[in-house]
Amino acid sequence: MTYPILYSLQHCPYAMRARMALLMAQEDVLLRAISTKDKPKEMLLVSAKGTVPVLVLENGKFLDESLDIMLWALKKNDPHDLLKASDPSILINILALIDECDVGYRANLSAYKHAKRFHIDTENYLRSECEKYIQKLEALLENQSYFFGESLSLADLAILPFVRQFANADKKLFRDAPYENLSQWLSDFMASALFSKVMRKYPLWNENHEQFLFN
Ligand SMILES: N[C@@H](CCC(=O)N[C@@H](CS)C(=O)NCC(=O)O)C(=O)O
Repeated sequence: MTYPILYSLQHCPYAMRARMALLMAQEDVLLRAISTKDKPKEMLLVSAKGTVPVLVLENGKFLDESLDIMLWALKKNDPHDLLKASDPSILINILALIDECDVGYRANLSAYKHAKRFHIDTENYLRSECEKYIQKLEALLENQSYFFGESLSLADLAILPFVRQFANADKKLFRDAPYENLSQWLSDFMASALFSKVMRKYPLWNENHEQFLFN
């Protein structure tokens, strides 16, 4: 029995979302934990850009974008209907919400975190830029439990690690802000069995070439 190989990093938000989708798709993979300071040559030979996650398929093809990994897994098997198969227009909206995260919000988030860390005076401005997206997510949860209804979708999983980063950047501000719905959504996730499985720590592949069945 062979499995796809996933190069992964415990706290990387992109690797986290890929791992969540692989679990939800019940797609077993062999996980190789890496450190960005000492990337395995086996991974760089496959994908020279050197980012994680990378998923190497049994046929030698590879995926080195987290969203592609999520879509690949869920298109194969989607027992929780994260792609909302009954209505293709929902998937278009799901992908649009993820795109807003991946393009505008994420850039603001990393600039905000940088400004906060180095006490740069753009910190408040950048936080308010992030909050435009955060407020949009909060509004989506006003009358439903998840971004696209009463059950999980690809959007919840893809966006989660980046809401978590925002909340962690200033826990007190996040707690005190009027984000009751988003805050509940986040804490429910973080208390879930899925999340603890996703965040499990593995020994580094580079140390003894030990890989682990991730399922
Ligand atoms: N667009 C990529 C981004 C992946 C990414 O940037 N991952 C970071 C770790 S969180 C990385 O590998 N950075 C390369 C490095 O730190 O050398 C994806 O969605 O998979």
